[in-house]
Amino acid sequence: MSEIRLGYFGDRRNGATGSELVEGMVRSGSAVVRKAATGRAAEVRIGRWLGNAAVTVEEMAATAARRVGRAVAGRTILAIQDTTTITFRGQEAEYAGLGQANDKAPGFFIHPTIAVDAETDHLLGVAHAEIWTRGTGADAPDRSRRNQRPVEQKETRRWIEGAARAAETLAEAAQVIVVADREGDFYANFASRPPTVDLLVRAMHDRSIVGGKLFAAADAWRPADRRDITATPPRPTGMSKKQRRTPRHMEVEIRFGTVALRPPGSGNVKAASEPIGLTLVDVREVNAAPGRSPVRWRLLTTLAVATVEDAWRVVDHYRRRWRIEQVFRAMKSDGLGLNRTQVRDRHRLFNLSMAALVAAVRTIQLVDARSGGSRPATDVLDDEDRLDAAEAIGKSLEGKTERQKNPHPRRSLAWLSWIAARLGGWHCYYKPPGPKTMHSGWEHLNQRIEGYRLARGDL
Ligand SMILES: [Mn+2]
Repeated sequence: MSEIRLGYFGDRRNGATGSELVEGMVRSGSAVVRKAATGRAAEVRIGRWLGNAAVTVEEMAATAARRVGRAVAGRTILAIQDTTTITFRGQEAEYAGLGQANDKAPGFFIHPTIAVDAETDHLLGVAHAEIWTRGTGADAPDRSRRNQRPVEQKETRRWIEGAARAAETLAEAAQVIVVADREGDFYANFASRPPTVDLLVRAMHDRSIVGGKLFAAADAWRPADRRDITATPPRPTGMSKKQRRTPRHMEVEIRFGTVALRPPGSGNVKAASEPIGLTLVDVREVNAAPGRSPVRWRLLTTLAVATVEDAWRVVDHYRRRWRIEQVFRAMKSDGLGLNRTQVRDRHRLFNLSMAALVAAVRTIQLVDARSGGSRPATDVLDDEDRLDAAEAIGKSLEGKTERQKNPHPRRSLAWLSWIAARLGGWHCYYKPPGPKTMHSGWEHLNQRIEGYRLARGDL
């Protein structure tokens, strides 16, 4: 509830402008500077800040990592990493400073690692992030090392780096499980795992394992269980956000067992001559409707799986990847509209993107808090005096009808969010409050609490 810090950037004023930008993004729901800024002077100030050499993606990532490092203490954390692409199709001349991304359009890549609580599904924050473009500047192919495929190697490095940084920044967690989709399935990723984290990766390649091939191994196992699950398929490209995606019910079988990955025969992978022992959890849709390709997940993990319940938990962990997809949507056209930015210079664009990542996570947290369940209000308000003040303010906002009363358990996060929503202008009727209402409500609540304490002589 306090201001969102992006960093200090060598100067108090730079720190304040960073907070002004990210809060403006959350409030306006836009990464377009003109919309996020509260006027012409602010727009100019933020424009200068974006181009300031002292303002860097690295400092923003480190600041976010420190914040999440405190929030994860004692919990089981999924460190979910993935890459998203921002492209500027048909704008080759304007974005000449960027390398080619998809389909030769200029663009760049954002690779965050987010921390999600494995038990509650809460998005706790950003543990690490890298932003880069191909083939220019620092990312240009290094011609002195001829036998490497530079782009590919630099881009696979991000996954290893993401796991290494998660191990550092999430060190206070009880357990850290680094989750990746099929792009994370390369041998060096398993060979370089920091000893304090586990890995969970969807397999892409039919690898050599001791005694045969990976894909055939699971086929030889007996199914351990069968369940009905519901999944919402990803929206196909070209489908607008108004077009509903129908949830898909499916019947799946699960198999699990251990495998030992053989090191690849050649290449530059650091020699790890011993096979790597992993658990393979295989989930496959059975009785899929005709004409539809059945869902098939092969999950490789360093987690030990002793029982069928353990195996389902691995599947649940993997399904929590929807959280990073939600963050990407919140940054792009469904949310802040980062792909519509008019910022062209690379340093500015990367700074703006990192701020948008922090703003997207904050927006999702504000919406989540609305239905915060039984989590305590102390997640966002950390002392008793402030909770007393919130309670007094909340009472004054309740109306006579049942609908106008706070329905949530006293002093839960949902209870506090209800008060914030009312202060943000929500009228208890119609649809639930959106992110803008929630953000403005939290700001109002903060001011009211300080005013209340001042009046009581608590300050
Ligand atoms: Mn991916």
